[in-house]
Amino acid sequence: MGISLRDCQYLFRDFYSQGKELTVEGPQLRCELASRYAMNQDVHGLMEEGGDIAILEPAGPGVATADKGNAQLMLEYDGGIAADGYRLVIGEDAKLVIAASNRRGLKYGLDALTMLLTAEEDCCRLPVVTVEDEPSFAVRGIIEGFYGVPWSFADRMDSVRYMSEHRMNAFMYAPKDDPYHRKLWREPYPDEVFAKIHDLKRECDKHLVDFYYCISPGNDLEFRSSADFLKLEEKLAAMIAIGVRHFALLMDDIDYVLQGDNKQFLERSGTAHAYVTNRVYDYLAECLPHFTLAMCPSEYWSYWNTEYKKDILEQLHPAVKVFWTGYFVFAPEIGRRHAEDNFNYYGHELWLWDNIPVNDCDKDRLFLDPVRGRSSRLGRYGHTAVVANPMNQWECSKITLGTMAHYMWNSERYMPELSWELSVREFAGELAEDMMFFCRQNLNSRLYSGDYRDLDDALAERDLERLDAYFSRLEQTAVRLGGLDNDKFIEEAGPWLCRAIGDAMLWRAVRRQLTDPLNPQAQAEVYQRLETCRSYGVRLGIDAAVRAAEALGIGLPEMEEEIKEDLKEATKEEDRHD
Ligand code: 14T
Repeated sequence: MGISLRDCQYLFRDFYSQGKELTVEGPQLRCELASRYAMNQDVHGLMEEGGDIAILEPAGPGVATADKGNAQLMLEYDGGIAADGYRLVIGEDAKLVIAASNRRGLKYGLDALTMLLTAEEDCCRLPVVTVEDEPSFAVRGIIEGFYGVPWSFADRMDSVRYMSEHRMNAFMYAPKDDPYHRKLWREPYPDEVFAKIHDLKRECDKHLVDFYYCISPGNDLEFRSSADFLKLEEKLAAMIAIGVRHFALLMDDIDYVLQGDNKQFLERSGTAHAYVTNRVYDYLAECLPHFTLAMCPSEYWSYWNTEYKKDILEQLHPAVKVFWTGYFVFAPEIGRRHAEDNFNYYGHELWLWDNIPVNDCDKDRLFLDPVRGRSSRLGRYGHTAVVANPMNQWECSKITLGTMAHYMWNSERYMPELSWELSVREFAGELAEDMMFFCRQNLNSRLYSGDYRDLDDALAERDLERLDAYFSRLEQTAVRLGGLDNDKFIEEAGPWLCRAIGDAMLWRAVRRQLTDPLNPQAQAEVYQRLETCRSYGVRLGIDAAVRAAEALGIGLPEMEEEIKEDLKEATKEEDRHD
């Protein structure tokens, strides 16, 4: 592909070279595996086949490959390299070395090689370089942890592929509205659903992504009931049977005040949550030599100390990781103070459940901006994982997730604007400029991470020409994005693209009414355009047309009863799906 030096220095932690270039003959980099003493000769599945790089394996022990390559590749084990990290050395003599301490590190090293390679018709070019790279957080990924319509299995499969391409390593399955995850946690999965979970697990294995099964029994668990614990264990046993080794117990968003016998038995909810988690820990330890267990406490968003946190600190098994979201669920900022304090209060490794770009509380919105406002050093303040809770719209979540992936890999060097640009470019290719403009109209209102100053200025100055230009750009952008070669995006973002066009039409009607204020026809048209906008049931963050009309003194009517009813029905319908 070939990538600019700036991007190399951003995407790879250490990238040192003298600016020299290596050229080898042939349209493909054909690597002979150089040493049979090297770790991990099993390179199958580490790279997509048929790309610009081929790995020629020796025919057998001591037997060189018949097919002569144009480069040599040595894969080495180096226990001094952090998990998932790698060292890639590209020598002038076409000798390549990738060292790592695990398979994922080897894969990321090969991915780096692929990114650095420029394959032309008759030659391949590579920078002569040493890359030394490792992640800021050991666990990086997505937690499908939102309310509302869960992702489809096709979305999940695609997300696993996406994660592996972006150096994320964890998919945490926790959709609030999967009944078997929360409400009916005691029930086993129906066979056909379980088969799909199994497929997903296999896809995770294939892409070296760890699959986490999360379960939320906290609403009605009877802490003294061995029948309930048996049900919980059966649920986990089914997952263990298909190879799942990573688990989480989620106690968020429940009424966690103990009642009745639970209160008699355990007194306080912190004690109760430590108790159930420890029992699950012991169960997993009986079944498995290696596993991971995390828990989400009910107090996952506060930064002050409590009796609940003290109970977790003192009673929870030390190997269990504890989730939190930063202050107030949707945290505009997660800084050293809150991170360090909470780490001390909980006294366990912290896992950041970052509620970005989740929109389950804002169903009429898309959030398309980069992650901002996280300390670059959360890793030093007790955090070993960062996982993002995305939107119900998987495809649209990729914009923010691309930036999250950069933060997760190298939080110390993270730059939101640059990551945003890279993520948008990857998503939209030639339409990147349009996509970026669209993203800028859809900022994450939960995080107050941006504003719409251009519009505000134009409105303050009553600069109608500038407003005309804005709305025609908005309209053209939406039309062009409607032609993006990405059906999934069109399907998900369709209502917002329509709304953008609707906004432009509303603006034109407002404009006519401004020039001819007494014309009843003009006013009727404003109303009609407004109703059309509202009928989509969604809005852009900037809400430009409505704001413009209001700022320019055009009174807009309340929503018509009929449309209100329709929207209510549509929401109910959606909840039924939930
Ligand atoms: F467990 C948590 F870390 C967490 O964030 N839990 C939920 C999560 O499932 C949801 O997607 C997310 C965003 O809405 O926030 C939590 O749920 C809430 C939290 C609220 F403060 C839902 C509504 C709230 F008002």
